[in-house]
Amino acid sequence: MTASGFLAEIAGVGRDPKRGGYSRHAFDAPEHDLREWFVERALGLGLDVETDRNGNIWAWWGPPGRNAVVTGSHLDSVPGGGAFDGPLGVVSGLSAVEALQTNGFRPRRPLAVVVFAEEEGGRFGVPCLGSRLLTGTIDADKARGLRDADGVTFAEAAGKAGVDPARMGRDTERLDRIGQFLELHVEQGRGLIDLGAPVAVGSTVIAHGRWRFSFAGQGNHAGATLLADRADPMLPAAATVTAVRRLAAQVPDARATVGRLVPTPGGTNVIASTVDLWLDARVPGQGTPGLVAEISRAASEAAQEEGCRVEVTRESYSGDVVFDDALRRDLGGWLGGPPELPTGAGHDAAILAGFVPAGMLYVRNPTGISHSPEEFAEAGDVEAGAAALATVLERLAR
Ligand code: HGY
Ligand code: MN
Ligand code: MN
Ligand code: MN
Repeated sequence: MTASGFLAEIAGVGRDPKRGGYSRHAFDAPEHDLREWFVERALGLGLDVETDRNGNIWAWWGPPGRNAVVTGSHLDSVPGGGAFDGPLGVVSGLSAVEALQTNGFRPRRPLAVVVFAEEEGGRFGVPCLGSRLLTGTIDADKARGLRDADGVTFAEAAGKAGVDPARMGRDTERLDRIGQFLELHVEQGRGLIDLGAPVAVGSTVIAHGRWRFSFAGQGNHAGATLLADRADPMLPAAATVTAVRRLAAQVPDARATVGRLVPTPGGTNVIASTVDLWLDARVPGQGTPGLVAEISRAASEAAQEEGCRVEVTRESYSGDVVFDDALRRDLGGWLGGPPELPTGAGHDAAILAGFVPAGMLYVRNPTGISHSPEEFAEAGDVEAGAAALATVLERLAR
């Protein structure tokens, strides 16, 4: 089946009517979950499927083994996300395998399509949770204890999905199998449409991290409490949101976002007792911690002015990644010299790049918009991406 055909099969699964976009998470509710769909489709291609100790799903063409060629991505999404971010890499992997099988190709190296768990961190807050656990770049206890908005832990959710949380953690056996990892992904940001190219090779991923700012004040009555008597955490939270943009604008090429702000208890006629906001900060090179320190200073000053307290907690951080040189050169040569793209979006390939030769292919997104229902890739470009992936997998596994 073509990659577009697979995409059509999963279209709508996990779409959130309130937002119009997708809201799919690791170990999700059945109506959102694509894990079974993937297993069924992979088995249909004669692949051997296994779920690892961290909830990542591996579909092997031939027996699992060392020096494997591995491709894949994720099936979860951000809240209100698009149809391509994640799934495009997975369906292109399945479609590339099917095309190679149809052409009579037989890999001389083990070859796998993998689905990593909770890449967006949309439910449990830490991005690339499955690949961080695989590589041991997150403490297994910390991962097990991560909670979703309903207080359900990652361990509980994984356990319900049949993954034994007690076994989570670095999976050296599977990591050592990977000879090269290649992730195909929809382009996030506007680039290829201006370059007139359907496919690009990934070059770098900029450093990025997430910080939680917890403001505490005095919950109180909106009408009975004079302004002078308030310690309203909404004020320093609001001041911090504007400080994020003001301070990031002073740092070349910085991106900093507050996309989530949660007042508690959240009543219209109630002065909040606490307000939590999450900062997503990304600066190429070493600049992210410095920017976050500036923002934290502004948050503390604003909290003090309002008689509130603030606690800042780093929830995740990964430094700049440059993809494997030799692989980038090979990809470029095998695909006829497509453009190279840096990206501000994080990916499982960027986590793996610290452990195995890793690379990325991007497929043109004419809107340049991602993490939104407007994220898009033309069917012709989707097929060009899957064909490019098939070419590269064949070259690597021949
Ligand atoms: O947030 C990111 O950069 C990625 O889409 N997970
Ligand atoms: Mn969901
Ligand atoms: Mn994403
Ligand atoms: Mn993604």
